[in-house]
Amino acid sequence: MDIAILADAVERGERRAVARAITLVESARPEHRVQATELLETLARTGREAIRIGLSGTPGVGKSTFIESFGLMLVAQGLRVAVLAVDPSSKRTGGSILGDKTRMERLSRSPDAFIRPSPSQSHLGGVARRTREAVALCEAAGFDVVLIETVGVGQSETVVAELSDVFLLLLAPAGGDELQGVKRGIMEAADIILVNKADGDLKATAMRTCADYAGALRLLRRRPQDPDGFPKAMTVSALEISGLDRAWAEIRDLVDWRRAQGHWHARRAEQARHWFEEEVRQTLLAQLAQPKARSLMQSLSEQVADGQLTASRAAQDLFASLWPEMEQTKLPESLDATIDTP
Ligand SMILES: Nc1nc2c(ncn2[C@@H]2O[C@H](COP(=O)(O)OP(=O)(O)OP(=O)(O)O)[C@@H](O)[C@H]2O)c(=O)[nH]1
Ligand SMILES: [Mg+2]
Repeated sequence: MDIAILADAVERGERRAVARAITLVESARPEHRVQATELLETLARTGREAIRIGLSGTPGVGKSTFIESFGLMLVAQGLRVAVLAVDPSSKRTGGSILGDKTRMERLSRSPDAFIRPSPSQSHLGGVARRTREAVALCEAAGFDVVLIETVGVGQSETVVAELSDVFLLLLAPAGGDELQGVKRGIMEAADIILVNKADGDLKATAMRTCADYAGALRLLRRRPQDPDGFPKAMTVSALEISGLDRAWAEIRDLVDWRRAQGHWHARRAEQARHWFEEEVRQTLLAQLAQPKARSLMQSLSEQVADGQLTASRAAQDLFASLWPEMEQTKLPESLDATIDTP
C-alpha cells in the first residue's frame, strides 16, 4: 500500500480512501501500525480541525435518529459530517447495527456524510485508540463536524470526553426518579443535555424533565470552560426535527467562546498529552506480551508459586532482565505516579 497516495486521497476528502485509512488504523498487525503512524504523520500537515461532538445516551433514547436528523440539517447548511461510533461494551447485537443502517439511511446516502460503525471485539484501549485516529483522519479529510456516538454505559463517557470538544447527552422524557438514574460523572461531563422525544404525548413530560435537569445542572460545580448559562438542558425532537437548529446554534456559541478564551486549545493539548501517555502504557503492556517476556514471566511465576522467590523480587528480576538500562532502585507506587511526575 502506498501511504503517500492514500494520504493524498484522504486529503481530497474521498470517502473510500477515508474508509480504507480507518481500516488501516484499526489493524493490530505490526506492519499496519507502522503504516498507520506514517499516514497520520503525513496528514498532520493539513492542520485541519473539525468540531468534534461527542454524543452519548442510553439504548433507545434516539441517538441514531438524532444523528440522522442533525447530520442532514448540517449537510443542508453546506457542512460535511462524519459519524463514528464507539462501543466499549462490544456487546452490540446485529439487530441494532441493522437498525442504525435504516435509521441513518438518508444521511449515509449523502455525498457530504461519512458513517463508520464501531468495530466489534476490541478492548476499551483499542477502541479508544482507533476512534481517536479515525477522528484525526476525518479531520484531515476536511469534515467540518465529527460526531462520535457512544452508548451511555461503562466508561464510554470518559472516552468521549477524551475525544471530543463538545459533549451532548441525550436523555428521554421520564418521571422524577429517572433523574437519579443518570450517573453524576456523565452529568458533569455534559455541555448540553438534550431531552429528546419532545413531541406528541411526550412533549409535556419532556419539558418537565428538561426543567428538572436544568435544575440539577445548576447544582454542579462551575467549570472554567463554560460561559454563562452552560452546561444547559434543552428539549428536542429528533423525529419531528425540532430544536435541532437551536442546539446547533448553542454548540457554535459554546465553541466560539471556548476558542476565544483559549479553552479549546487547552483541552486539545491536554487530550494529546493524555493520548501520548496512553500509547506509552499500551506499548509497555504489549512488551509484556512478547514471547521473551512471557516465557520469563512463566518461569518466574513458577518460582514464586514454589516459594523460592518473593513476588516483588521476581517482578524486579523480570524488569531488570527485560529493561536492564532502567533504574531499579525505587519502584513507583503506580504507573500514574511515574507518568505524572514531571
Ligand atoms: N417520539 C419520538 N420517538 C423517537 C424520537 N427519536 C427517536 N425515537 C424513536 O425511539 C426509538 C429508538 O430510536 P433510535 O434512534 O434507534 O435510538 P438509539 O439511541 O440509537 O438506540 P440504540 O442504537 O439501540 O442505542 C425508535 O423507535 C425511534 O423512532 C423522537 O424525537 N420522538
Ligand atoms: Mg442507535
